[in-house]
Amino acid sequence: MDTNAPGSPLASWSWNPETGVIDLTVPAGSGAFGLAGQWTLDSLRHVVDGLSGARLRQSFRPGQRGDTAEVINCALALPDGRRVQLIGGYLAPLEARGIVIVEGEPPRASPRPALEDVPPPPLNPVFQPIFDARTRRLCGFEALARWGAGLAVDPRVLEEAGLASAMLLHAAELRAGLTRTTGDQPEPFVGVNLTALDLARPDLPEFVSALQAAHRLPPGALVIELTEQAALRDRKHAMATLERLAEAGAHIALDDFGAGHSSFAWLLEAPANSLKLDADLTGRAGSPRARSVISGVIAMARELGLSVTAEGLESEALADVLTELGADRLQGFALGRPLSASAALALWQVRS
Ligand code: G
Ligand code: MN
Repeated sequence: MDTNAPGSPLASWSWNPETGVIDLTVPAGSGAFGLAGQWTLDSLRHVVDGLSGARLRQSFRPGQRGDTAEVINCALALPDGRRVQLIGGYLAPLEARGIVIVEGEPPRASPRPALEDVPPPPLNPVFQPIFDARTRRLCGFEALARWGAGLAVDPRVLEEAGLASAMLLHAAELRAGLTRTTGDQPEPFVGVNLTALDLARPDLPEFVSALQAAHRLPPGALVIELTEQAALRDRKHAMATLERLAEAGAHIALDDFGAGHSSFAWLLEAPANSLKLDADLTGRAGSPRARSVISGVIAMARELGLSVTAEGLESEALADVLTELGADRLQGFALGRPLSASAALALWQVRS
């Protein structure tokens, strides 16, 4: 049974390196309820199996200079043999948080392999292709988080886990592999979804800057995708962070535009380069009213100098309608499913 299946309450952890206490919030019925509560690492070591105290401490040590870019990924084994994984990262030098994933049924009699022999399910980002609407050439990707066994991670979970830095690292790496043989095409890009907590990290713009420099990426190679929801908690600070991200060379895309949280104020204030029309909106482009709304939004985007990506396109017919209405870029299952990094690079070779 997978306790992190959609609908089940999420188990989480938070770690304070100053007090040396890890707080595990584990919902009843999640299969690891016995772990709920506050633990020192030493006490936790006694209730999990097959793990040395040193390794547990190693996983939670603050990085060099309290480096918040570091991902914490600590695999534990319960006495009944199931694996528990604590994944997350430092949000600040004195605060690390993340989620708890409980995996597997208790084994019957078979001896289980040593923990060290079992690779943890890694964060497996996938990359969904985005095409130029007119030429239908591949022009970029959106990076999406997936856990090992193909389990999709809701962006809200990512927010809690603070894993944006890992996604940015993967995105920059993929982008570095997207080279062109001819110089007449626009620079390719890779988009990453960031959340409110990510925006609150003071070192985010420096992190993006360092990635750009390390891979020698041109401006716009990394696109930060944000919903208005992500900026709502502290609007002023979020806008200042967006400005710094733009200075660092990232482009900003207003994500899920036209659904839920996306106001005209958002359009007015955010220093954005593009907007992404939400699937809710594009999916209704069969109706004349929806087409009027879409062409209105696209006209507004034009006035503001924003390019427009139509998202969630599940049919060729919709892709054609959105092209007709003036969308610059197209994304959706009808054009391309999310791909592994190697498949994304292979597609780039034939479609760019
Ligand atoms: O909110 P955001 O735009 O980041 O959402 C991207 C999500 O939408 C991803 O989880 C991706 O797998 C999903 N997605 C992408 N294209 C389609 C599509 O054509 N149809 C549906 N239903 N989901 C899609
Ligand atoms: Mn997105």
